[in-house]
Amino acid sequence: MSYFRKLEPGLSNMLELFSRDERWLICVNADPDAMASAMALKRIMIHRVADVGIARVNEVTRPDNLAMIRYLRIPMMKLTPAVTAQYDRFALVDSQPHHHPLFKEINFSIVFDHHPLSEEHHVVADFKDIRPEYGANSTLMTEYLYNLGIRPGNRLATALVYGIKTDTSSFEREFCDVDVRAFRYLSKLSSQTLLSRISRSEFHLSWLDYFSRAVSGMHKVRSGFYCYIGEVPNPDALVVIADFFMRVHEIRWVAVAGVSGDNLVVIFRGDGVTRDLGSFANQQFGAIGSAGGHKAMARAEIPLEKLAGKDLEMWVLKRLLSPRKKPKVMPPAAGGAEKAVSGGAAAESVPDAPVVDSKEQAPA
Ligand SMILES: [Mn+2]
Repeated sequence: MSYFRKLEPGLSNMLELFSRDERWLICVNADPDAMASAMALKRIMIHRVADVGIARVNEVTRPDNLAMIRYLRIPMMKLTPAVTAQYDRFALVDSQPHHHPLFKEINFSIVFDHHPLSEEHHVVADFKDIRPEYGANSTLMTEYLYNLGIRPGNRLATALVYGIKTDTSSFEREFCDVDVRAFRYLSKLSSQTLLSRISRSEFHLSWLDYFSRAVSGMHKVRSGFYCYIGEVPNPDALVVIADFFMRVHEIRWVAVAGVSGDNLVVIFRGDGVTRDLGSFANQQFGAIGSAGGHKAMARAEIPLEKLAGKDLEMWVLKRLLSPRKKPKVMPPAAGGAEKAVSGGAAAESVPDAPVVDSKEQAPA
């Protein structure tokens, strides 16, 4: 039995698309899994086509992503009409055309992805392989490399390992057997030194000032903690600080607030046990902005125009301390507000609002 599934006849259909006369562009919404997948597809194409480039639709700001680009030497361009015009054919990895307005304008010949399929947006491509059950697109690309007899080099293997690690949160999120197999196979080929250099690159120098504000401005809020950071260039900084506090043994949940662009953003992180932060965020902030998430991670975003003249730090603190709406089925005195809600019907609900950090924001 082979280590990975056999990909014929699909693989031959894909190889038939390649010709030495055509220039290919691989498009990504850059995160570790997408960048690793692009590197893998580039490796597959490199001797089969005239030229192959990688272009991203987003700005890369997370330190670990920047470290990955630097240490694994991933050449990427920004996707613009001028860049698109230089290429004949297009491939998309770790995404589907309807996921980004810039992708929608491109006619993709190849699509590899592991995000859920949408009923209304049918993916049209000469060749596509979309496997929502896979924890990482890097796993899928590893199967293709293996079937083609391509043994990934040190940097490519490291990228794919980091892609799998990130998208599965080191196997704390959903994954399948083949993710584990790919991870084990790649681990032997990857560099532990490069991997830890990348995953240990967690903070920007400018963020250290936010840490000092966070630590000196901590408020105790019932079973958790709250701090207000002020203006930040990107909500990522708030996520990083919230994640940092969750590494402190005594902290069961934390809310970190700050202003990013035209919004007040509140990031919630918790142990997933003490309280359901998704429903908590939704109950305290849902009426005025978008708010919700999962038990252990949630987010609220409130347009600043709705908060004109308010002291934002105190406003958030008051919302966090204000009594919670009790589910109608619960008797009014059933063991306090917090207990009533965490045992209530709302506990499992995850609202549709784009409130949970997307995969590319997830820490390694
Ligand atoms: Mn992915």
